[in-house]
Amino acid sequence: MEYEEVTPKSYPVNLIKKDWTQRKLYYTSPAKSMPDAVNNMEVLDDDIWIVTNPKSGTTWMQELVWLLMNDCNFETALSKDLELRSPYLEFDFMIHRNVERALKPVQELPSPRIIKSHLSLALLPAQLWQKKPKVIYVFRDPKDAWISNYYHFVNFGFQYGKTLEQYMDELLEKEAPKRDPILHAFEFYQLRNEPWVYYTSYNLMKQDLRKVIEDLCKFLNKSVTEQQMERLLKHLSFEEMKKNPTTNHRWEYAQVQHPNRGKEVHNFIRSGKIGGHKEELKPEQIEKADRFIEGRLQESQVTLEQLLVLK
Ligand code: PPS
Repeated sequence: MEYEEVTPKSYPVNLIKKDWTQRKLYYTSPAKSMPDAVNNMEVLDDDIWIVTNPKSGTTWMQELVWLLMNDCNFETALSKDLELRSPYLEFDFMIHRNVERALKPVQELPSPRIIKSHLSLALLPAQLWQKKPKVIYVFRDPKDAWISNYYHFVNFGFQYGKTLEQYMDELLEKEAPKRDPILHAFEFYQLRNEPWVYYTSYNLMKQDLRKVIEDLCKFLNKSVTEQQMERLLKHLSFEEMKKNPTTNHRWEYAQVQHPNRGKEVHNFIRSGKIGGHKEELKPEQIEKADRFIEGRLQESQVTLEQLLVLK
């Protein structure tokens, strides 16, 4: 994928004090007027925004939040694709490159809207920084997220024919410096104590999902009975989500028209591990990835454990 640098019309100066003009931001090319359209977009007070780096547990969190916000309506959750219940803000534009229609799936959604985005804080709508609707952020070790992305893009056809090793080399050289997952997370990490922000990690969800559900209930002013909790824990387990057609992005997959789509198939909910990269990457590749990550962590003066909320 090609990326182009974009300059937002405004920055979240009221949230984080820094020289935002030095913050390099990128969109997949051609970005057209999409950054401005998003910057100008209307945000509703009762919106819930789920923001992540790609492949960090977004779907898992969306399914959980959708169920909490919809009285644990498992019947609908099991019959309607998650992408239609909780749309991905950038998806339509990624497929059609047409700004006119790009935001419609979100604009036409009934309230309260549960919106997924991978955009950096400064590329999100300006009204989000002013109105401060509920924002949920999930962080995952970028090495596991990158591997997950490789299989996802092989599936879509974009990376078909490329080895994981080739993908990682190209990613670390070209894409990761532009779509820096550490700075993406750090900007939300800095907001973690704001009452309108819930910051968590893939690790915390794996370690104790019940606790995350309880925390989210407080954050969203919702409650669940013990019976609903038991059902949520089962429904949201890796095994159940892996076999659930509505959480495996089949709707999204059908929209992608790449000629190599489906030549090699990997389930969307694939391996669901912490540290799965250790089984897939050679030690020298892990070192290379760690060097990139470490450099970025030092720039922000934060540790991976802090971003993963393990410290
Ligand atoms: S996307 O395309 O950015 O929205 O992808 P995202 O949903 O963020 O991340 C997909 C990865 O999350 C894993 N996942 C889970 N892990 C454990 N338990 C549950 N219930 C679960 N649901 C999704 C999914 O398997 C992808 O990770 P990998 O490493 O590829 O398995």
